[in-house]
Formats: sequence, C-alpha cells, structure tokens
Amino acid sequence: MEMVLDHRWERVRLMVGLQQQKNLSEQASRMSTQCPFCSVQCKMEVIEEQAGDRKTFRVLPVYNPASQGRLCIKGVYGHQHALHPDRVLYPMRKVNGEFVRISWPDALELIREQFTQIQQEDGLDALGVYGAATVTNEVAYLLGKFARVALKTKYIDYNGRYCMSAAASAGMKAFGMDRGLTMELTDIPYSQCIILAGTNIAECQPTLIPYFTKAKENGCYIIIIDPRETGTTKLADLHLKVKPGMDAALVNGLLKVIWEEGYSDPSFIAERTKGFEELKEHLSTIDLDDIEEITGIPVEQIQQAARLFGQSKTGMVFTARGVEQHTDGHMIVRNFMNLSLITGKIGKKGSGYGAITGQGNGQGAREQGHKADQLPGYRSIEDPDHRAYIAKVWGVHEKDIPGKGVSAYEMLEKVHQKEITGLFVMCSNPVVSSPNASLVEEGLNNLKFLVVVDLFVSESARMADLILPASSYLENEGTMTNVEGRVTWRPGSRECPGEAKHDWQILCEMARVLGKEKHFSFSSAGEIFNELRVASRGGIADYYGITYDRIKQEDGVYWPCPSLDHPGEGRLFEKTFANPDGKAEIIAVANHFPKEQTDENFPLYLTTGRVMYHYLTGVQTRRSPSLKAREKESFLEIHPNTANKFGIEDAILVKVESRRGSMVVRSKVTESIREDTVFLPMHWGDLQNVNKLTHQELDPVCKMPGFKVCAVRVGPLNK
Ligand SMILES: Nc1nc2c(c(=O)[nH]1)N[C@H]1C(S)=C(S)[C@@H](COP(=O)(O)OP(=O)(O)OC[C@H]3O[C@@H](n4cnc5c(=O)[nH]c(N)nc54)[C@H](O)[C@@H]3O)O[C@H]1N2
Ligand SMILES: Nc1nc2c(c(=O)[nH]1)N[C@H]1C(S)=C(S)[C@@H](COP(=O)(O)OP(=O)(O)OC[C@H]3O[C@@H](n4cnc5c(=O)[nH]c(N)nc54)[C@H](O)[C@@H]3O)O[C@H]1N2
Ligand code: SF4
Ligand SMILES: [Mo]
Repeated sequence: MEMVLDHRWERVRLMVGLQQQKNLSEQASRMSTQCPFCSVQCKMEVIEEQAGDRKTFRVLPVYNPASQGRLCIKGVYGHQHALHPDRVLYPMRKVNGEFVRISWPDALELIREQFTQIQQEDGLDALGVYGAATVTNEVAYLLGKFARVALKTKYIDYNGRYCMSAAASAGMKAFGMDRGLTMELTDIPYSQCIILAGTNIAECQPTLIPYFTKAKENGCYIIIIDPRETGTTKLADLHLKVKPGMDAALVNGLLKVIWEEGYSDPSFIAERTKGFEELKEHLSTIDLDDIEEITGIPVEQIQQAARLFGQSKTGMVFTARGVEQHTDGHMIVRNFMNLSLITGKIGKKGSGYGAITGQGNGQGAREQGHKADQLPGYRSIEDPDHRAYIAKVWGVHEKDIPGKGVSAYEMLEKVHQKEITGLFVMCSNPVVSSPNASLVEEGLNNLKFLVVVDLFVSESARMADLILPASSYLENEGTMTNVEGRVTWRPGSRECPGEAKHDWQILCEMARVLGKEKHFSFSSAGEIFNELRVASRGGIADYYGITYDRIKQEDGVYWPCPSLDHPGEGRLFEKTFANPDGKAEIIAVANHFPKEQTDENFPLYLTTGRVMYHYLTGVQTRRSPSLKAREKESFLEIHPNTANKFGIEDAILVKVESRRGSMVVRSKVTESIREDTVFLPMHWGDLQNVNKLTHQELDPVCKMPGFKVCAVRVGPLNK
C-alpha cells in the first residue's frame, strides 16, 4: 500500500506497541481510561510505575471499536496535563485581586449567599450557567437540571454552540435527527467516493484516518474542500481550494451538474424526500461561471467533482467546523446534505452523511438538555408534552420549569449588558473561545459574581471570584457519546488530587446548599445515568436501553436504543428518516457570502482552526511538555505572494488587526494557503487570542458564530 499520509499517529502506535512488550514492574498501577480530547474517544491504559524515587508514566493503547487500538500523539501525552503541578487542588476565592485557599463548606456558603442575593436583587434569570461538551453525559444532564430546578433560571447554554450547532440544527431539519454520523465508521472503506469539506481529520481525529486510507485502497476517490493544504488534503485525489465561506455556492455548482447531467436518484428523491421541486427551480438560476468567480474553483473542477460523486454507486459526505462555523452555517450544511439526498447516497452500506463531532462528548452533551432550548432526550423546552414528561421525571411542576433561554454568545452579551449579573462556568474558557473576545472579557469584568469550575487557572478562571477544583479524565467516571453516536463508558481510575471533586458532585453539593437536595441526592455517576435513561426515554436521543453493564459488555452501544433488548442503531435511515412524515427535507440554498467582507483597509480573509498538537484554548495541552515542545507558539499561515506584498518575511513577528482588535504572532510563509486568506490557530490566549479579531455576527437559525471568516490586515510588528 502506498502511504499517502505523513502518518505521525502510526509512529506513535509503533512506539507504544513496543513499550507494551516491556515487562511491568510489580508496583505498576494501571489506569484504564479514554482520551480526554477528541470525539474518537480512544481507549488506553495509563501506567504509573515507581522507579526509585521517581514516578514514570506511560500509555498503552487499548482496542475499542472506533479507534481499533490506535492512539494519536495527544492521547499518548494527555496524562501530562492531568498530573501537572498547576492543577487547582482547593476552592480558591479572590480577595483583593489574589486567590486564597478556602474550605469547601466556605465555598458553598459563598455560592449560596451570592446566588441568593443576585436572584433577590436582579431576578431569577440574572444567573447564567455556561457548560461544555467535554463533560460526561451525566454532568451535561445534571447541569440542565441544576439550572432549571436548583437555580430556576432560563439562561443555560454551552460551548457546543460554537462547535456543532450548525450541523445539529441542519440534521434535525433535513433528517429529523441530529446524530453526527448517520453510518458506522466501518462503512467508510466501502465508499467509492468521499467528499471531505472543512474537516481536517488527520490533525483533529487522527486515529480515524485508516478508515479513509482503507477506502482508498479499495479504489475510493477522495474530494477535499478546504482553503488550505493540511494533513488531510494529502489524501485528496481532487482538492478544491475554495474561498473561505463560499461552500454553499460551490455546492450549488455541484448540485447543478449532478442534476443536469442525470446523476441524481429520481426514485430516492420521490420516495424518501420532499422539497426537490424548489431546489430544481433554484438550480436553473445557478450559473457555473458565476460560481467559479465567487468560489475561486474552476468550472472544470466543479464538473469533475460532481461527476465523480454522481457516478459512484456509493458515496459519503463529511463536514466539520470549516463549513459550519459561518454566519450561514446552517444553510451551508443543508446544501451538503442536499448532495447526499438527491443522489440517494444515505442509509445504505458505503453511503451516508457525517458531521464529524469535535469534543470528547460533542455528541452526547448536545442531547441531555443543557442547551438553551432543550430538555433531556433532545426534547424541546417549548413543547408542553415534553415539559410535562420531564417535570414528572424531575418531580417538579411543569410550570416551574423555565422557558427557552439564549445561545452561548447571546448569554455573554447579556452579561455585558448587565442583565445577567452572576455566571457559573463549568469546563470552558469563554474569554478565549468566544468570538469578539474583548467584549466577552469586558462583560465578565462587570459580573457581581463569577464561579469557574476547572482543572487549571485558565484565562477565564483568572477572572473568577471563586474557582472550584474539578476532577480530570483520569479520575472522573461517566459516559461519553463518540463521533459515531456510540455511548462509551470511562471508568474513574485515580483518586482526585487535593480536594478536587467531580463535576457532578459539585453540582449536587451546590443544589444541597440551595435547598434542592431532594432533586440531587445522587451518590454516583451511575445513579445519574439511570435517571438520564428514563428522562431520555421516548425522546429522539433515546438512551433508555443503554446501561453501564451493557456498555461494558458490548464495548459501547449506539443510540437510539429504546429498550434493554434493542441492539442500538449503527446505520440510520435505511428505510425511513426521523421527520414525522418519514421523509428527508431538501431545501434551496442561496449562494451565501460571509457577513464580513474584505475592503481596502482589511484586505485579507482570516480563517481560524486547529493544529495537531494542541487542543482548543490550549489550557490543557500548553501544560503538556511533550505537546508544547512540538508547537511552542501560535503562527500566521500566509502565502509567499501575500507576504511579499505586505513586507512580511518568514518567521518574523507580525501584527494582525481586524475591526475589533489585534494580536501579535510569528509568520509562517507557505504556499499551502490561498493568496487571499491567512490562517491562525485558536490554541493560545492573551496577546495571541485569535478571538480578539473575530466578529460577533451569528447564524440566524442556530446562532453559530462566524469563526471561519473575518477581514484582517497584516504587517510586520516592527515597521
Ligand atoms: N488537534 C486537535 N484536534 C481537535 C481539536 C483541537 O483543538 N486540536 N478540537 C476538537 C474539536 S472541539 C473540534 S470542533 C474538531 C474540529 O475539527 P475540524 O473542523 O476538522 O477543525 P478546524 O481546524 O477548525 O477546521 C477544519 C478545516 O476547515 C478549513 N476551513 C476554514 N474555513 C473554511 C471554509 O470556509 N470552507 C471550507 N470548506 N473549509 C474551511 C480549515 O482550513 C481547516 O483545515 O476537532 C477536534 N479535534
Ligand atoms: N476562532 C475560533 N474560536 C473557536 C473555534 C474555532 O475554530 N475558531 N472553535 C470553537 C469550538 S469548536 C469549541 S468546541 C470551543 C471550545 O472552547 P472552550 O470550551 O473554551 O475550550 P477548552 O479549551 O476545552 O476549555 C475547557 C476548559 O475546561 C477545563 N476542563 C477540562 N476538563 C474538565 C473537566 O472534566 N471538568 C471541568 N470542570 N473542567 C475541565 C480545561 O482546563 C479548560 O480550561 O471553542 C470555539 N472557539
Ligand atoms: S485526540 Fe482523539 S484521536 Fe487522538 S488519542 Fe485522543 S481521542 Fe484518539
Ligand atoms: Mo468543537
């Protein structure tokens, strides 16, 4: 087999495989766990050995159905942050600008006093809850319940709003169900043509790459849509280097060729879908030369891609944040879904649609009711029947469950406007990860009381009045739903350091001091999961048939799984879609242009994203010596012609400015990026916080920020 990739993960596997053969000393303690980072949720053992007076740690991969025994470099070094001396070990209160250690009872009393006072002065909705999709299903479930039952506030949302909300809302509308992958990973090698749009799997879910190389060995043709060359584009047979934000238009071109040249599937369209007539009419107004002009992709390449996908018997479309994090992300994703629908390439072996999830529990945390408009089981907080069902599970009156709140960024705007005056943040770093970060920082400064629950004093925790110490993946038991929609179980295999507590314990204790103990009397994650199962029963994301025992015995169980004897559904939509009439919804999508355009003052597009060695805002990976050494600082990817035009040499410090702010970063001059575009990774804070540049416009449907396009200018720092 010809290796088309720089298989960094392969070398890592080799390395850990060799380690595996070494004998373990008798004192070795083996911690069974899952990686704290991406959605593949690779399984591993972290082995702690005493060598004289030194402790050593090494990591062995363990087979699970998604990772198939692979680990990437982040997984291999994940324990370095979890065991780092910077871990927050005690509750810490800010006194005269300095953090001082306080006891748990004092911390809880402070929360009771401040939350009560804020709600008395400013109303119940003056408290906001900000969660994350890195927490377990149990914690996501409990956070939603905590906001509605213990705090009685309508304001709860989470960082997944910045992550997958466009794919989630598009899946719900088009298919009637939002499960990232509509197929199993093991279906990928059977696909004859794969489109990867705005997804950098080689750096973001590296252990999935072998599924794609296997498909290539089987003759699959891979088309990649990305403004940059990445680890993933090395897989491409055809790379469409699209102008950022112009994917909807590009897909209109593909759809037009597929329809006009007869590659659509008329019987699938007639029997399984609705809305095609509207799309057909829309396609008749699309002009391929226009599409070439606005997307930067030549007509011949559009035709080539459309013909290859159209003519293949099987085919898959995968998207990720590159096409979702736009001010029209919902509609862009809908257009990619149109591609699967008009060609009938979904619901059968070798075909399907995949919106690749990001965080470890990116899928599960968006189902358990910790979104502004949602109740557990993917239920709607506005549906009277759904409310009544959950009220019964929670033992409260339906009318006491608050209504719909607002999205993550809108909540932070309310903080800025002093409508929300107390904020509880669990497992997120919003001053680095939110768009228009300066406004967010200003807002957090205005708060009467900010509590941050974290492993470290992150950039956001630094601003808190109270920091609570959380447990890490090595310590905290619970379930995570992986990229495939498979529910996995991660044991807690280490004692919490210092006085750190599990997120669920912290929520239960806070509920107790707030007088809501009877609704939160859980003594283990497993007990919470059992309530979650019942709460999800009958909902779209039905976990009722999944138990800890089953997950352990079966190595994970797919949802939906409505009963104990149900096997769980790997491949979805084989016979019917989940919309009430069983049909998928096709929709006409306009040629979207990004909200912020370039001009004389800000002549370049900025797009943002990830690198292999760091994770999200970098709070964890910047504390891992082995990862940090591989990518020490942020960088600006810029094309040589563009660099030349703006007087920028390679590896010098440059200033990048947008209409909202500026940052300083080192240049990386490379032909791998379009001339009209520069790229910055998102993993650094403060002076290198890329979100000082990004804008606050949100998608009207799903409220996703437009992280992937804004207008900037660049120049040498010392001019
Ligand atoms: N190493 C690493 N892995 C991660 C993470 C991490 O931080 N680091 N984070 C995890 C999380 S939470 C997530 S959400 C996922 C994200 O996974 P991805 O979405 O794959 O990652 P990104 O780098 O944000 O964006 C993917 C690609 O989109 C391209 N892109 C930018 N603008 C456009 C555009 O307008 N159109 C198109 N077609 N492409 C565009 C970028 O060049 C980039 O290569 O990764 C997960 N895995
Ligand atoms: N410009 C730009 N901005 C982006 C993106 C982009 O592509 N471009 N991507 C967006 C995406 S996809 C995402 S997902 C967001 C992520 O944005 P954030 O949610 O801010 O990301 P993290 O860095 O994962 O922050 C998690 C914090 O929780 C802590 N933590 C880790 N594990 C635990 C735990 O078990 N319990 C508790 N209590 N704390 C824990 C970590 O130490 C860290 O401080 O960023 C978004 N922002
Ligand atoms: S970062 Fe993702 S691919 Fe890498 S080891 Fe962790 S879960 Fe696996
Ligand atoms: Mo994400």
